[in-house]
Amino acid sequence: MNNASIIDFDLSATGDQTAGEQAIAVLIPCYNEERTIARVVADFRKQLPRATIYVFDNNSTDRTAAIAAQCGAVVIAEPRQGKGFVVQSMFRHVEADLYIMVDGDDTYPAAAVHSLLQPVLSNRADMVVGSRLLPGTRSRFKRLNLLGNQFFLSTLNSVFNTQLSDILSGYRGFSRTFVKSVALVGGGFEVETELTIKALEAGMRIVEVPTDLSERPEGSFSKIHKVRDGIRILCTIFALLRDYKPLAFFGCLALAFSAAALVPGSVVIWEYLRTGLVPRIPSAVLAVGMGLVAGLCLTVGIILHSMTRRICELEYLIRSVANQNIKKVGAAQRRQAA
Ligand SMILES: Nc1nc2c(ncn2[C@@H]2O[C@H](COP(=O)(O)OP(=O)(O)O)[C@@H](O)[C@H]2O)c(=O)[nH]1
Ligand SMILES: [Mg+2]
Repeated sequence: MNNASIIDFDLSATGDQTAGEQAIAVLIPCYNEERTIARVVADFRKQLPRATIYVFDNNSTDRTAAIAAQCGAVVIAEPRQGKGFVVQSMFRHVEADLYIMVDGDDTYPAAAVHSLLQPVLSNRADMVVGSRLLPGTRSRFKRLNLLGNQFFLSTLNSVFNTQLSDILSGYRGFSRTFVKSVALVGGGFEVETELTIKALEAGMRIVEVPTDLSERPEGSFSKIHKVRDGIRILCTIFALLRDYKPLAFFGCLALAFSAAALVPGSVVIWEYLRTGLVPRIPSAVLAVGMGLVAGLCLTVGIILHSMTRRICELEYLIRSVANQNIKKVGAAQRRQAA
């Protein structure tokens, strides 16, 4: 697959004093975006004249792929339907030093791309998120989308102890290290949530910069299914909580079962203390059963917790070896292109 071209990055635009030549790849996932894709490609070409623009097309039934190719984008077909599969494919196959991902629906301002690149260029961030909800932004959200975003945000912020302002933004910048070391598995719109949680868990640095969000033009439609994708995003948050914070996850389950066991259990104990008898056998069995399940949950949580810690240590070692290789490959490619 093509490599991103080497560009002389405009340092004055990013305010960066240290970066030299960097290969930038603009990644655009697309599914039926014929109305807007030409404008998106042209706008990013204007902002980053020598970056390589990739349009990842997912079985579009309209002219998205043809228009993108006419506009000079590298069009790549991804047969597995879903934004998450497309992002996996982008991360696996595109070689560059810096990556920008943006929707093909012309709702994010191309002019903001420099503020997304700057923290990665100055080595302050591994992932930069264009937050549509930071103070001072002018974002046109549909009411339900805003409610959904706030709900997922408060769930994630409380579960993972963070203070992020937008986890569902599709406008992001990434370092090469991030792109080549974060393993994604989700196939659909849960990909943004997965990117954020995996970045946090891998100790990557996330920086949010303000960006506006405009409405899709007339005749262009969002691909998100509010109920189906909302459930998938919520399931992703809980699945990643189970995987990365098992003691909290199974500890909460143990607490819930203990509390439930107390309802029939307290009656049985009270009667036993008063009369010395256990007349309500079913309640006693139910309470003991739920108490056992609570104990089992806690045991599973403790075992998984210590396994996760050991795996984290192992991952750290693997990542530091991989990072050295990623840097070496990047340097070799730059030398080759020069
Ligand atoms: N390749 C690919 N892109 C998709 C798919 N679903 C959505 N997209 C693209 O992902 C981006 C975000 O989707 P969008 O419908 O704008 O979601 P919203 O911004 O949350 O309303 C857009 O550029 C879509 O064309 C898909 O199944 N495959
Ligand atoms: Mg969009």
